Amino acid sequence: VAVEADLKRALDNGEFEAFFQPIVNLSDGRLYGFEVLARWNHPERGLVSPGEFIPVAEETGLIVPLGARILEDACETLNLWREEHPSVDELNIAVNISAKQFAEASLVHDVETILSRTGLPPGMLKLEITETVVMGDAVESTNRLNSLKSLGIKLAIDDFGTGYSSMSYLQKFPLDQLKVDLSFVRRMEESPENIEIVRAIINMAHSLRLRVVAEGIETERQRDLLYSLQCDYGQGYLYSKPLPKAEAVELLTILD
Ligand code: G
Ligand code: G
Ligand code: MN
Ligand code: NA
Repeated sequence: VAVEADLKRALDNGEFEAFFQPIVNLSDGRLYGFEVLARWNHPERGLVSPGEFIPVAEETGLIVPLGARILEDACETLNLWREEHPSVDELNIAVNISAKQFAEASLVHDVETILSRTGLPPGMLKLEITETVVMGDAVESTNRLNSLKSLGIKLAIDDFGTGYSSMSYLQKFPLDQLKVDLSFVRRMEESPENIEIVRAIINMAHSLRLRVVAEGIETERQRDLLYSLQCDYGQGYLYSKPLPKAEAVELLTILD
């Protein structure tokens, strides 16, 4: 209850902000986009990581207004960056959508409202939905994903490999990308079998015309392996941790 009250107060105070973790093209290392990760700028505790407050926000339903706030912050920021850096139009931002947000009837309308309020072209926004969430009620998910897709945005399955996917639904869903869970990236270096698992995921994704993002790349060996397996994009501490706006914007000057 203490945390819930604190979260409510923080929402009113605007203590949440979007951090940006670069996602790069594995073929040339150039910036492809960012994943937006929420941070709580707490007046006494400093920066609180989402692992501590997202689960509470999810349980209490506060994730719905909080998620909308982060989404708006992200869209507004990227749109501001476009004004100074023309090359930003080639980028996209990925925003996480939790189980409760995905189930919320107002989601499609909320995303539409935020896009029109901020002026961000829909094609620059990507929503990440965890595999276990989309596969939960696959029929209902198909409808929800189709409505989201009709806004002109991109859709990705997050944490792929941690749940159980139905191949027929993977094919039916209007998806653009699949994100290989970081646990698979980590285990690649342990055995050749683990490399084959990642190869199989990437090949399956490509046969469904999905682009693949590998999460949690920390070593050059992991990057080289993923590149050799024809993984499209990479994200992880090897490249950068999630950055505050002021630092993320500096990466854009390299593109210009
Ligand atoms: O940044 P970090 O690795 O600590 O994030 C922990 C978890 O919190 C991840 O699973 C991530 O998807 C989730 N998360 C981070 N930011 C957001 C957000 O803005 N919305 C939602 N729904 N989840 C988020
Ligand atoms: O669940 P989701 O995939 O949205 O969460 C991404 C999480 O992974 C974030 O909390 C982010 O901070 C974290 N992350 C990003 N890059 C790395 C990495 O290279 N190593 C580890 N351990 N975590 C990472
Ligand atoms: Mn994610
Ligand atoms: Na996630």
